[in-house]
Parts: sequence; C-alpha cells; structure tokens
Amino acid sequence: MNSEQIAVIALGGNLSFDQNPPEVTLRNAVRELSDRGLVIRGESRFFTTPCFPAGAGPDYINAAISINTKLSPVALLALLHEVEAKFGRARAQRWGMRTLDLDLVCYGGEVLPDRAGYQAWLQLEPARQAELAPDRLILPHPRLQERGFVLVPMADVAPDWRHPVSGLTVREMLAALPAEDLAEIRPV
Ligand code: A4P
Ligand code: MG
Repeated sequence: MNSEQIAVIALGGNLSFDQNPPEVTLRNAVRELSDRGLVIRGESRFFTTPCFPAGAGPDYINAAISINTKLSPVALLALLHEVEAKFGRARAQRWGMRTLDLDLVCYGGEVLPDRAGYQAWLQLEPARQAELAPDRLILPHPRLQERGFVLVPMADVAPDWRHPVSGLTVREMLAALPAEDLAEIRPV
C-alpha cells in the first residue's frame, strides 16, 4: 500500500519503566514513533483511567494519536511491537499490567482480516476474550466500542471517524457508554 493513510494508535500503560512513570513512557513512545517516520497528525490529552478489569492493577494512563503513514497495517503493527519492546513491554498475561501498550485502533476504513474474521472476534464471549489473543491483525480493534479508555482519547484526535462495520462515529460510540464509567476518566 503506498498511498498515505490516517490511522489511530491507542497508548496505555500502568507500570513504570526505567524509573519513569507511564506518562513519561507514553510521551517518549510518541517521540520514538515520530523518529521512526510516522507523521503525528494529532495527539490527545493524557487521561488517568481505572484499570480494566477492575482491581487487576494500578490505574492506567491512556492517550491516542492520529498519524499518517505509508506503511501497510501489518508493517505498522510490527513497528508498534518494536517500540513496545524498547519501552520494556513483556507479555506475561493477557490484559496484564504493562509499561506500554500500543494498539492499532483503526487504519482508515480497513476491516481485517475480512468481515467474517472481524465479526468472529467482535462476537467472542467475554470469558473467551480474556483468554484468547488474536494471532493476526484485527481491524478495527474489536473492543474499541466498549472502552472509554480508548474512545475518550480518540475523541480528541478523530471524533468523526466512522466505524466501517457499525457505521457509528467515535462521538456516537462514546454517547452509548455509561456516563458513570466515563466520569472516572480524567485528564492528567
Ligand atoms: N492484535 C490483533 N489486532 C490488533 C490491533 N488492532 N492492535 C494482536 C494491536 N494488536 C492487535 O495483543 C494481543 C495480540 O493481538 C497481539 O499478538 C497483537 O498482534 P497484545 O498487545 O499482545 O496484548 P494485550 O494488550 O493484552 O491485548 P489487547 O487486545 O491490546 O488488550 P487491550 O484490549 O488493549 O487490553 N485498562 C485501562 N484502564 N487502560 C488500558 O489501556 N489495556 C488493557 C489491554 C487492559 N486494561 C486496560 C487497558
Ligand atoms: Mg495491545
């Protein structure tokens, strides 16, 4: 793919790395992504968010950036994994605590691996979601619409992005979440 695409990357972390708190790690990661050639179009505010699942660890810092890239979605995800590794990410446990998580939330209007493959992840029961990690890139990120910690930062950088399967914008997905969940997401 060589035409430029707008993509959104969600950043999160709830463990210190190299004596730096997650907020510093997230800022360093944005700089690293820029140094590696991504054009940063927008950067959200940084938010403190309660850990999901509740009680599974310290609060997170979450943020989002919109970027331009000529990288394919798969090459972009590989770059995100390299940057996670540089900032101390170890994959011990699904949904476990982490120094840095970089998720590719969306890549234009791409649906990957295809509509049927995307739907299979979308419809996975909650108990299985916690156990199973996809072995290939799923786009848009299948849990996006359920997560205030992704949607609130994303609304800062891409409020009008429209989900290619549900047809809902980021604003509309946010409006569907319980107000009491959103009230716990606070700008740093
Ligand atoms: N993968 C497939 N599609 C994607 C995609 N669109 N973006 C693959 C990123 N990765 C994708 O991811 C598991 C596998 O999914 C990888 O092999 C990747 O290639 P991971 O990053 O290794 O594991 P993970 O982070 O535990 O999974 P995931 O799906 O990123 O977790 P979530 O859903 O992001 O949950 N609470 C708060 N408050 N804030 C958070 O940011 N994050 C999580 C992680 C849990 N609780 C949280 C937060
Ligand atoms: Mg991840």
